[in-house]
Amino acid sequence: MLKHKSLLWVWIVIVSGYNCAAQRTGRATVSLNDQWEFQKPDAQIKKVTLPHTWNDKDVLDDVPGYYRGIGIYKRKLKLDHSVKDRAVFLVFNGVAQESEVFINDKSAGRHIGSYTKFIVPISAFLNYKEDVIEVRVNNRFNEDIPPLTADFTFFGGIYRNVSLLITSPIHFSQKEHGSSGIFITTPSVSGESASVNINSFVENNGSSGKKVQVISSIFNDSGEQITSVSSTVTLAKGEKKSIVQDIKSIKNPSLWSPKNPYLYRVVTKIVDVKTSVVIDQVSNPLGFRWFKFDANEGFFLNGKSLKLMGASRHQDYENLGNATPDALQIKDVELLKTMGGNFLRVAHYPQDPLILEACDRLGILASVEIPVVNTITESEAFTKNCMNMQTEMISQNFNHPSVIIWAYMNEILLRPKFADDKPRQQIYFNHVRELAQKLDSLTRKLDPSRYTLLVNHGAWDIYNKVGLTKIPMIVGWNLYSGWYSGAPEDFTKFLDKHHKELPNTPFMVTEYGADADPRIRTNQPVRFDKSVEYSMKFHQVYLNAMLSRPFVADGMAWNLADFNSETREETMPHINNKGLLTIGRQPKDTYFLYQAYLSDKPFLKITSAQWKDRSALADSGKMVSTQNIQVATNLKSAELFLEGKSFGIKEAVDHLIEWKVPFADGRNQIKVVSGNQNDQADINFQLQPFHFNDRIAFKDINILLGAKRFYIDNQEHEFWMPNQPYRGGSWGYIGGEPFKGTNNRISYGSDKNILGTENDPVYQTQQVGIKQFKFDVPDGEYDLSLHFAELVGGELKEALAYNLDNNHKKEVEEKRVFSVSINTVPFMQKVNLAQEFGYATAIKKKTRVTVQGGKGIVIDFLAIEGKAVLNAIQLRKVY
Ligand code: GCB
Repeated sequence: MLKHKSLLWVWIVIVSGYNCAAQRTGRATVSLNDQWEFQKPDAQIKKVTLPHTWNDKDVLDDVPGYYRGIGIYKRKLKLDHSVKDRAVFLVFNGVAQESEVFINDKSAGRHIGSYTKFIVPISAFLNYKEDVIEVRVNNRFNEDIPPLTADFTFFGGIYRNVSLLITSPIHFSQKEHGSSGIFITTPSVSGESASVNINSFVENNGSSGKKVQVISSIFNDSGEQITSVSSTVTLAKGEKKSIVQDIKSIKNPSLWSPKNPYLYRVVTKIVDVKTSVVIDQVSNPLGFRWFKFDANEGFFLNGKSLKLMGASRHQDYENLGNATPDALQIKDVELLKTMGGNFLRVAHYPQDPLILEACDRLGILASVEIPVVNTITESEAFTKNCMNMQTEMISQNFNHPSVIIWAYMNEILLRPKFADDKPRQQIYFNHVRELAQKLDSLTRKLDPSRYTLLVNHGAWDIYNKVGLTKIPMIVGWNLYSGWYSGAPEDFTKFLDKHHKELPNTPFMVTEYGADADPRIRTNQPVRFDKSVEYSMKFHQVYLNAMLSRPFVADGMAWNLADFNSETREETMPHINNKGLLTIGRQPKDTYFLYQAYLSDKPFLKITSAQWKDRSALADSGKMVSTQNIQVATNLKSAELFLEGKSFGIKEAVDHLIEWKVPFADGRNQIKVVSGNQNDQADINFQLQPFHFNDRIAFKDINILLGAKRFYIDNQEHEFWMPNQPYRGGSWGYIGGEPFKGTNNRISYGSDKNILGTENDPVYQTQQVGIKQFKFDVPDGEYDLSLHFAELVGGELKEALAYNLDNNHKKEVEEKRVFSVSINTVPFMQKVNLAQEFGYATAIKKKTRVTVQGGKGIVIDFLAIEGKAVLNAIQLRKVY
């Protein structure tokens, strides 16, 4: 075998003060993330390090919308003279969304689309003294670029890594849609043998022709070369060639699977025939696996049935927008693996290259899609951009063994255009179908070895009528029965309907989920309350339904983690709370439920330990309060202990066990044991007196009106509890009923973003028509706070299909004027909340009350026009 002089000649590239040692003749890449200057129009220049977005902060405020426009990045580049005869490229992993790259004020390249890589050749523009890179980026709305609308934020900026690539003039082509220039397939794979096909694009940008060898070698995971193939080719000056190499038989290949993600490495070199010098070299991953989807029996990997279970993922992170550092990206795939997941739906757009690398390495199968979401523009430019994105996505991710599916549309008929003009709508539908057909055909042509997928929302009739269920190889359904409509149990009906009516079409459950705000807990979960408890019930029903039906190939929870969606309101404005993890990647109870269902290791976890700060009423006449403790497990049974005392062994039902235990004021230590597994937690409990004259000392209480939920304010460490009707000797409201909203809205309380507070849930429920609120507290000094927000009326917001109240009719405003007195002393006179403070705005009114003569506190609400309201109330004993 030839020995190549690959590491002999070392030279130095100076990149703005950084030295990068690289092979004289091979290729060098160096990160260019540092030392950028960034400027928005009319703003000051800032120094930034990539990844960077200009929207990380403005999505968090209560001002609607976020900056969508131009942002300019500049950086100097100092290259050593010795690279003058080399080919120099800038590699952008992701820039949102339109970009033009200038070198020394001359345009060197442009790119459209936020989610794919692009490579700009810059040699022709360099002066090798002090070159200036300028990237003009724009994230404006452009009707020709998908996504047009979606339930996620379109952050702008150079939000993924950038690097400098230096190669020989002869190199693997950088013109193959941002790919490595090498495309690897495995035409046949079995347990006994496998074949490999390697298609390498090589090009000669040098000043003369050259005879080269293209050598592809395959290494196993111990680094041993197992085979190699060589082709000799003459490249004329300016010529680009495709070299196809077949490796016919690799004996007893180690198969790639979630359990054993065995990776080989293909190293492809261009070698100078005369000198044996390595001119260029590229590595790619290789995994041997085969798979199929069956409409009756689901998915098979390497001949064995495998239920694909996992989640979708968005790429943004708490406070960082989409500029998520490498380590946190990789962590997401690790979290999915730890959960027991074996599938990642990379949604709704291609993500950082690190994600699929991690999937390859950890054994997570994946689908990837372009961001054609909700709606299309019927223009040639839109179609062209979609086709280009699909080509880039496939080319760039072609060699990942983890990828088994390419997708191209999500819920495209969610809110079809031209609803009031049926003939025009029919034309629109035809355009949607044509685009789907084009994307599907393109995908099958570019990559016949994988499946195509088109993802619909649960409106069965329209997708079938328009013909979209006939186009892809797999139909995906995003199903939210029990959330946006109906009951969780309706989900099973939908699964069975598909199986019966489209018996030959494999399908995937590409999404399902319910919002869970980890600050909201309840003992009476109902749809839309956003409680963790409701989402647990929801996911349990869905998991049972999918796991018990062999024809269901998969289940993809929406979403692995909470994510930014600027136009969303609800309890945590601007965030979609359907994650199994929070946006800062803290596990919610549902994440543990999945671990209990999916993990193959023994798993035992007190899920209710996540509700670690609680406040609740004592049981009547007792010094304790009965509380629910829930445990998720894949073991048969477990025993629960509270402060060392056993509360019995119980069997798990659908991976959950529940105990009722008496909590005392203060710390409550719980432990759960099963065999050699155990878990323990401390719950900090504030016991509220059942009657104020109980032995339990009263300190303070925070009460939500019109609510059945508990709310944990993590910032001020206040624990809110639901209201109760007035009971003598205790506290409560008299008169009125919980806020139900207008327009027959179906949400729990209000789903509006409440301005002026981070504690939106405190203000989103309300007792309407309240007459009195009483605290039968003993004599003393008290701080009393009343919380209000006008929940009806105000401006009609942008119609976001995903907000719970999405019928977007202007609300009939209520005239509401009322007075409040405390112990007969006037406190608020003829207040009109909307007029004085604005709609959906948090108002807190606090006062000191002296209670004497055993009269307690009586708050009277006197309606002058409309009905009086109260959203929340707090009382603290001072002395
Ligand atoms: C969907 C969409 C996804 C949304 C999700 C939701 O069906 O595909 O983009 O985020 O529903 O939470 O409503």
